Amino acid sequence: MRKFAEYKQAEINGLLQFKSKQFRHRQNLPILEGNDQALSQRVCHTGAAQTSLSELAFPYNPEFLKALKRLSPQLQALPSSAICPEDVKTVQGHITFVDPEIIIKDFPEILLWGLQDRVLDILENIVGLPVNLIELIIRKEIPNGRQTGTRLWHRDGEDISVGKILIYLTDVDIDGGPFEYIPRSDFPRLNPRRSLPKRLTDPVMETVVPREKWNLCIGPAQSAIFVDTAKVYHRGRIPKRERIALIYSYTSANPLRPHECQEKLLQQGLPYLTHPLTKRQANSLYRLPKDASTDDLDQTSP
Ligand SMILES: O=C(O)CCC(=O)C(=O)O
Repeated sequence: MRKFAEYKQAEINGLLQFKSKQFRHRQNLPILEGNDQALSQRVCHTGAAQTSLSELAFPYNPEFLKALKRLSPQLQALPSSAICPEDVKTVQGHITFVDPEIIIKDFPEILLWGLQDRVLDILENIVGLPVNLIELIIRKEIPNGRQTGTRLWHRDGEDISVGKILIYLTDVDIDGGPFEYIPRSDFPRLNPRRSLPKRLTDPVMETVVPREKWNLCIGPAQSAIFVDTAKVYHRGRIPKRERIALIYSYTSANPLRPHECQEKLLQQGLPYLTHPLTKRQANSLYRLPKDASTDDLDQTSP
């Protein structure tokens, strides 16, 4: 009981520190223009916003798209059968993924897309503090009918705010396992005596928020969803066919639960990074040794 009270107190202290840092940083937030500003405001108000790579028109998109094209044979080769062989590495029994070493070593453009200034500026406005990239994963959903892992409704807990960008690499319709979320304003204030489990099945979520308020993100390949996954309940709907998606996750530089960030797959890939980075990019990678690749190389950065 005492341990639980101490844990709760530490959480409250973490929240207060985060809020106070956010307040002090307000004046220093990067100024966004046009679409980028509208996108970040939408995420701050509703929790998520859907767009597309062509609408974003980031200057680094061409390099990124070329790298994805080169990666395509490996994406197709990722196992995804409903009966996944025992020796295939999966996350939570429903996802296979591209080895993080391969992404960082052979496709650094994919990492650099998530570290370009426009992306970092948008995410800094969403999180309210300078951000660190904690995860980069390219994953294929196994259409095995199970509602486990991220297919259950949840909020992420690595930090008070967790900014995510999901990019679909396949067309995603209702049967393709779309990302689904509940807008902040549609989630009711719960009776303080009612505590929800960490992960909720559909029938439980239906008792809290009616189905018509669940927001599906359907779209063609190259759709992009920006979301604060700590603020909104979300999940990937159980897919009837395979879905491939690329996900970037960002927290503040001192996240509430650092050990959860250390466990992310990206950490296994970072030792293979040889591509030069700008100071800002190096500082935006969670736990990258700060003395590596920190020369200011703005001319080579996206
Ligand atoms: O795969 C999805 O659509 C959901 C991903 C998710 O829930 C997460 O990354 O926390």
